[in-house]
Amino acid sequence: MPKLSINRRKFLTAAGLGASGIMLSGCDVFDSQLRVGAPLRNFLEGANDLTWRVQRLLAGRDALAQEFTEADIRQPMRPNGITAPDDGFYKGLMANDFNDWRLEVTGLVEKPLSLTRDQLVTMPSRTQITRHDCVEGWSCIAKWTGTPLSLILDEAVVKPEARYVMFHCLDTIDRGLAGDIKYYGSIDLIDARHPQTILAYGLNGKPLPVENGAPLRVRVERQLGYKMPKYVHKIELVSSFSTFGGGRGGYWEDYGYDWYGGI
Ligand SMILES: Nc1nc2c(c(=O)[nH]1)N[C@H]1C(S)=C(S)[C@@H](COP(=O)(O)O)O[C@H]1N2
Ligand SMILES: [Mo]
Repeated sequence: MPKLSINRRKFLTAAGLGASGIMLSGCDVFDSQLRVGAPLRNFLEGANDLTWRVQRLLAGRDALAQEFTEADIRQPMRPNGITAPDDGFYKGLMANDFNDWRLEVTGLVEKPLSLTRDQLVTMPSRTQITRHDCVEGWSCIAKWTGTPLSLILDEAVVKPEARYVMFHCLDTIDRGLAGDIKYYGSIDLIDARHPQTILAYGLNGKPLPVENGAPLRVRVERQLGYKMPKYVHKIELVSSFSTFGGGRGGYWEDYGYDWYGGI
């Protein structure tokens, strides 16, 4: 349906009031204009809300992101953002090949979980060759293997009050006056249960490298790169994200990036 997607993109650009042009400035750019409360930020948020609703409406809840073939994988997956966490705790885990690492599943669940990498790897897996789009304006096609997030949510039994899945990461992305800021992000339960949403431990047929988020990173394939946290160690089911970080649902969202971040 190429025709539809062109129309859709045009429509989304119009609906986003040009906000995406501003956001193309990139992941690495620190822009004080986008600090919480800045006028530009407030404007972006209004547009984001509209874009999100429009995208949901047009794409449908279960629309799949395009999948590619092995021949389309032309380059290694480009690492971006934090690529070598210098946190002591992370380095300790890495030194022991992540054998002591656990994925904690907490918050609004009936059955909190603490999973080893082996436990995750022995669960049913999904492999998908998809395109990663970063707001900086580059894309990569890579093959990801991981555990469908829906299986983990089923195992933990999500409580009815839960609305979002918060991903907590091990890497410090910023050092503020109030202390170290770890990367974090959130998606809603519709995207969390999407069939292509996986917790990936494999990249291009090999264990996920450190630069791309070892031992576990999120793939949520209809979203932009910053919506896919790397170095994940805790998943928390929450009813609201207002009490985390700057209250906007994620590290980059706290700087004004779109919370939904769809493509
Ligand atoms: N923990 C963590 N997750 C992160 C980031 C980061 O800096 N730290 N960067 C994000 C951004 S902006 C992108 S584009 C992708 C990059 O993933 P890659 O390193 O596999 O290319 O990870 C996202 N997830
Ligand atoms: Mo990115």
